[in-house]
Amino acid sequence: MPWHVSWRGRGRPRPRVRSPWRSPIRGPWLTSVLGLVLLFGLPLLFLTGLLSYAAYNPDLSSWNDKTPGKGLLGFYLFAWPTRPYWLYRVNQGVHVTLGIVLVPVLLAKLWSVVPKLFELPPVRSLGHALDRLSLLLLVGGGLFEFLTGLLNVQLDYIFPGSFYSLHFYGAWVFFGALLAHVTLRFPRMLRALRSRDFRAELRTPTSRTKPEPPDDGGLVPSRPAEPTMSRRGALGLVGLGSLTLLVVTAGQSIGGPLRETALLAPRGRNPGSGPNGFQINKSAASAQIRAEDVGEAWRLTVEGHGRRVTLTLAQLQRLAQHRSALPIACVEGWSTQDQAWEGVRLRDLARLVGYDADPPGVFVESVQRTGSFRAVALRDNQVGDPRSLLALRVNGARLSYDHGYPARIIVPGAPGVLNTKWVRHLSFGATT
Ligand SMILES: Nc1nc2c(c(=O)[nH]1)N[C@H]1C(S)=C(S)[C@@H](COP(=O)(O)O)O[C@H]1N2
Ligand SMILES: [Mo]
Repeated sequence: MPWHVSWRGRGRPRPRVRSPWRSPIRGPWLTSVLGLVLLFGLPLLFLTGLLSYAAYNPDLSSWNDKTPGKGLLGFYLFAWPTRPYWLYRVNQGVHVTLGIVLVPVLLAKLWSVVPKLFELPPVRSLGHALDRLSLLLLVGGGLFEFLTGLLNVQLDYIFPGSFYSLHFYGAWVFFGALLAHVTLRFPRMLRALRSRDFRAELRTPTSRTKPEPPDDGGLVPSRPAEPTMSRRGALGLVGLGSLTLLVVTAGQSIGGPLRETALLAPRGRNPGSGPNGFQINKSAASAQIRAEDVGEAWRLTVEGHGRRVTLTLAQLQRLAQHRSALPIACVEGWSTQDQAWEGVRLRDLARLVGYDADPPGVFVESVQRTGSFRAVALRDNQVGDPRSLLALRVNGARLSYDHGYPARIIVPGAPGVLNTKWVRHLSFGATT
């Protein structure tokens, strides 16, 4: 029963305050069309998010994630593969782009059910209470996930070290509530979708736009206002919003000439030219790298098997040099084209301390003194991959300071954050 004709309390019926929500296009059909888009989009967002989290090797070290194990929710964690080498790039491009593109749909969906959100009385029965609770978690969880995601993408890691945990736990709350919501509403959604012909709706102008028949969910207004927009117009507006966001975002992940259209991309569209002219996440200055730490006095220490080897840059350069064409792909969704890295294989460095076959994982430390990305643990499959390098050069030139001079990690298929810059220490077999 719509709330404006329900009665509160016992005894004399008392008409309730009239609903202020009067849009004639609000109703189960419009809500269901938007719901259907989210029904496809949100599970893909959830899945790519879970994969993205697994890609950090969070269970390897509290350096990779502050709350590594994740308990029950970590049931699915697995050893992130190194092939295909573009795996993280595609996964995260889809995750971030899809998340941004769904924003107009999410907002429109919220608008379409807004009378429900302010429904009175807030709770009518136990079943109703559970339904309301799932809605609260759904709306709250959804807003939380979209906001933390967008803030992280736009504002350069404003949640130092804890973004993953916030976004990860939030995702489970949101998805749990979504499952409950879909279970409860699916039949109603199908009925509503069948109640109107989609194509006929796309041919209906504002002048012929009529409210839907009264619904038991209370979305259709009892005193509809004159239409100012058709359902076609509303869906078109949402679609145009999503399309615009797609155009100004996707280029940061796809690259090439499309990078120029990525107006929303926080990581400068024009990262300069020359061999080191590709996106920089954190510059040497902002990571407070001191000149003396990466100058003549710089040494690489390699440890493992109870052995310790110290190398100068010149000594590193004399070890066998190998090439790998690999991108940098950040959790924020931006990525670079493949860059031609050159340096020493991680498994060759493991061999220096005696791991002749099947090298273990490695704990990597940077000269950087503060910040959560100054150290990271890599898994054995990443160390063992012949394309994984301690890179000294890129695109035929010495690494620039901003890209990690004198030496940085580059691993195929991995999130950018595992590619530690300004490396000074490698401990093989010391990842936990
Ligand atoms: N020491 C150190 N290494 C680091 C980081 C950092 O902050 N400090 N940022 C990481 C992140 S999040 C990314 S995406 C890549 C970016 O590499 P680039 O700046 O060369 O593109 O470096 C990684 N390596
Ligand atoms: Mo990153």
